[in-house]
Amino acid sequence: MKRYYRPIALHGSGLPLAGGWLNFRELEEITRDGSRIIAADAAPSHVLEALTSPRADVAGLSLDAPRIMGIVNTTPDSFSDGGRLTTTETAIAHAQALAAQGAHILDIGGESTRPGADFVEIEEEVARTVPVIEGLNALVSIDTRKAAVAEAALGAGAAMLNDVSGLLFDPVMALLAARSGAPICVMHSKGDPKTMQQDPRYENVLLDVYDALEAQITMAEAAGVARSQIIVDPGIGFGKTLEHNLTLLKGLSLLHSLGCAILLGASRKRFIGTISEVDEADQRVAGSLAVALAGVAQGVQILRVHDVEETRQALALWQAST
Ligand code: HH2
Repeated sequence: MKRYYRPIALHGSGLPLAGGWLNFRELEEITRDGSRIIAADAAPSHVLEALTSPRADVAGLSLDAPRIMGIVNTTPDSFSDGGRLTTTETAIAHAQALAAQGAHILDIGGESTRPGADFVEIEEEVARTVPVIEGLNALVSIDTRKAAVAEAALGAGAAMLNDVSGLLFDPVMALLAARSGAPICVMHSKGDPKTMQQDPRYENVLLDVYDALEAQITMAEAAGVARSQIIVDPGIGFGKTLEHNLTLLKGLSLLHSLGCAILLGASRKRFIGTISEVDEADQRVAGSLAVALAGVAQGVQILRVHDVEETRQALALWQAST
C-alpha cells in the first residue's frame, strides 16, 4: 500500500524543511487505512531528499522565506475584485501599488475562475492582460489555462506561468513551459470552473489531491519541464467543499514530499466568509491573514493574496515573533 509522508513542521532543531524557515523531526506516515508518527530518519531516503532540498528560485526570487504574490484581476467578473480593473491604466496602477506594498510577484489574470464563471476567448484574455504586463517592470506571473495567452504574456515580459487547470485544460501548456523554461504553478482542480462546485467528492481529499498533483508533475516532466520549475498548489475552492478545504489546509505540509515549492491561494475565498460569517469578499481580510499564516507555519513558500500590505505586515510580525 502506498505510503505518504507529511513532515510535522516546527521551529527549532531538526532537518530543514525545503531549505526554508522551518524544521522537522517527525513525520506522519499516512496510508489510506490510517496514519502513525515516525521519526524523520525512519523515512525512505528519496522522501527525505525531496523534503529537505532547497527549492529553486522563481525567476530569480529565492524561496528561503515566504513570498507574496499580489492578485491583479483584469476581469469584469472575479469573485472579489471583478470590474475594478477593466482598463489597462487602472490595472497597471493597482499592480504598481501592490508591488510598492511588498508583493514579490504580480499575478495577472484575464479570466475569472470563480465557480460558474464564463469562458473567455483567447483574443479577449490577451487584450486584457498583455498591455498590463507590458506596462509593468516587475516579476509577473500570468494566470491562465490557455497556452496561447501564456505565450503572449511571456512575450510581453511575464516570467512565470500559473495554470489553475494544472496543465489539463490545454495540452500545449506543458510544452510551452518546457520550451520557455518559465516556472509554472500546477494547481489542483476538480472539473471545470463552470461545474466544479457541484457536489465534489473524494475518497480522501488530501491523498487524492497529492496523487493528482504527482500525476500532473509526471506529465509535465514527460513534456520536458524540469521538476525544479514546478510549483504545486492544492487549489483551495476549486472543486472542494468547506470540509475539503479545511482538510487540505491542515495537511498542507504533505505536499512538500512532492519536492516542489508550494503556493497557497485562499485569499478572501468563500470558506473564509462561511466560517467567519462575513458575506462581503473584501471584508474577509482578517480571516485571509489567519489562513495565510497557517500556511506559512507549514512551510508554504508563496501566498497568492489580494491584500498585500496586510499580508506583508502579518508576515513580518509572524517572522519576528516565532
Ligand atoms: N485562485 C483563483 C485564481 N487563480 N491560482 C492559483 N495558483 N491558486 C489559486 O488558489 C487561485 C488561482 C481564484 O481567485 P481570484 O483570482 O481572486 O478570483 P477569480 O478567479 O474570480 O478571478
